[in-house]
Amino acid sequence: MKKRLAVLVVAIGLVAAACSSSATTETTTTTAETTTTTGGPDGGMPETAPASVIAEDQTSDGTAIVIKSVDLPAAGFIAVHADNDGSPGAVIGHSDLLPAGTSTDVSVVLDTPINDDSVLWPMAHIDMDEDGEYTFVPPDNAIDVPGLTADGDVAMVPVKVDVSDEASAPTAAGSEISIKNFAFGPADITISVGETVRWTNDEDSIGHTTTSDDGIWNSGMLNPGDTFEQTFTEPGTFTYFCSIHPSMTASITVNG
Ligand SMILES: [Cu+2]
Repeated sequence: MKKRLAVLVVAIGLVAAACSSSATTETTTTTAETTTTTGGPDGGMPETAPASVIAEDQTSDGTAIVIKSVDLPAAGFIAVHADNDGSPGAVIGHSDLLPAGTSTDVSVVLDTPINDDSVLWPMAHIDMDEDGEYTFVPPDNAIDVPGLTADGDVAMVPVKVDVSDEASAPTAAGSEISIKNFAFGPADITISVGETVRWTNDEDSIGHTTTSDDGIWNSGMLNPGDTFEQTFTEPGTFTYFCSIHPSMTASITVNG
């Protein structure tokens, strides 16, 4: 620490001498920042502030999330924490080593993929032992501690992650039908020729089918979570039912 202070004082002296016309306070600030960001080789600990994390709510397949921007005072990582009642819980993934400064669109692969819509907490961590590896397994091995904002708070942000199948296969509006509580919803829809209707069994434990009255399609058993798709290539009104629960009826009107 003494050695670093000496380096700092000498550096300030040099800069002050080099540009004696500039204000002393400004010169001091600039020099201090330069010294701290390059700290490490002289034995000093990496700085933990100021760090910041910017991330937006997003749709994901559950295996990775993207952090829009991260600012680090020293080399470090983004660690993604699971949610624990509104605050960060266990770490479920982390980035590769990021340099000091700003990194954008950082993708973090989740060691534990998420299956449901979740809140996750990307958090800045500093590579305190400067080994390039993320070392943070509380309580015994919490070496690479969180980065702090200029205000001294942990640099992190909650992100809503929407894990939806539709993300990969968008369908036209009005063509999604949910099977729930022994009913098709919406029961009667209108689409255009060429559109695809997708049924999803959203029950907790009941199987159903979507079966055309005229034998045009029959999904067979759809267990909870299963989907079935049918593309309508001709105009008309098509009624259908559940072959297990025939009182479940509905219709699709296809406009030409
Ligand atoms: Cu049924």
